Amino acid sequence: MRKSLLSRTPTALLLLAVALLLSSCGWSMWDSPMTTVRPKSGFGRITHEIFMLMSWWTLGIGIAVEAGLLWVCFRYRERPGAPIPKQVHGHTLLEVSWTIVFALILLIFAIPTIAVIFKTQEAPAATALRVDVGGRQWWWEFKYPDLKVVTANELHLPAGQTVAFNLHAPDVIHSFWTPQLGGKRDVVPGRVNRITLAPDEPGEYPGQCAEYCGMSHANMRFRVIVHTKADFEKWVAAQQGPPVQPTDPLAQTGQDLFSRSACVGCHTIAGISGGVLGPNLTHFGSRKTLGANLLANTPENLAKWIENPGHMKPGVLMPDLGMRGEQPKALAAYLLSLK
Ligand code: HEC
Ligand SMILES: [Cu+2]
Repeated sequence: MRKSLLSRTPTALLLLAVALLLSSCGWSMWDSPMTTVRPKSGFGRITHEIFMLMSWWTLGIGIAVEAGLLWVCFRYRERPGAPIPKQVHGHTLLEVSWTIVFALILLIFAIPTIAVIFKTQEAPAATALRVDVGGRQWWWEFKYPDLKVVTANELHLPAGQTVAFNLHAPDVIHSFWTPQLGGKRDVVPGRVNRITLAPDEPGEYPGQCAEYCGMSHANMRFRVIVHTKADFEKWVAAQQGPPVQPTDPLAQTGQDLFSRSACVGCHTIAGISGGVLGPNLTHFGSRKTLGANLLANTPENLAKWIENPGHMKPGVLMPDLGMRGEQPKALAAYLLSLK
């Protein structure tokens, strides 16, 4: 026996409700800072525009196909006594034409897409600010070769300035991605990938490694802090200066401990050590976060990190160096004094 249309209504309503519920999840993308739908750079805008264009076009095609399908279902539904509709299997003209029409549609889609691909691969102007990005398990190094500044996990940029990033990876493949600024480009060992973009306006934009790279991949975050031109220059001047000498006795004990410990083998602090396996700590006290944006850079978090970094960040490549009792506190006081 055939089911009446009425008995199927509850299922249809349920499906509609689920669809509405799921689509409403999409609104959160407007509030989330990890969003690509509110682009804050020219790069982000053109990729977003092509995304929207494709979405509208495919929506139109989807509606047309669904409408045709529904019409066929309704028009040729089984009815008592109705004959089988005319069969078109093997109709050469029909098959050739629908192949050509859809190939043409794809070709039309390809035109703006390829234009955007070329635009996002453009070579930067000579006046661009150069930044070398090192994607490392599981943190980011940012070097400004022309400004002689090295920092980690917090990328400072001036608004309105074109920035040319050179992406390197000394270990495994990572992917450099700041959703609001656009991009997402792989960082691959043995080659230099590039990305060029200009942030529009001051603000903070979170970034994240977007290519699975091992245990703490999810904890490999960074922040892009976009300043006005004047504020950026101030930041650069502060970073170029030597680290401040600590005056507080606890911080002085920390400095002494740092210089005598294995820390110097992995970390650079200008004038004290030259290790390169871990982040440069010359102006570590000016950073707001610790461990690739994992934790707020407070004395408590920092002391806990130094005591047992693996406890805070799974798989971390900084070992437990046996710092206990007052030692982590002294080191934390020293590192935080390095503004
Ligand atoms: C074997 C190399 C190695 C040694 C030795 C080492 N570290 Fe590290 N350190 C690292 C690495 C690698 C990271 C990055 C960890 C991450 O975020 O995944 C790191 C991160 C840090 C950070 C956080 C930096 C940031 O910007 O988030 C601090 C602070 C730090 N180390 C302090 C120390 C101190 C103090 C010592 C000595 C007691 C020390 N480290 C010894 C490799 C080392
Ligand atoms: Cu990763």
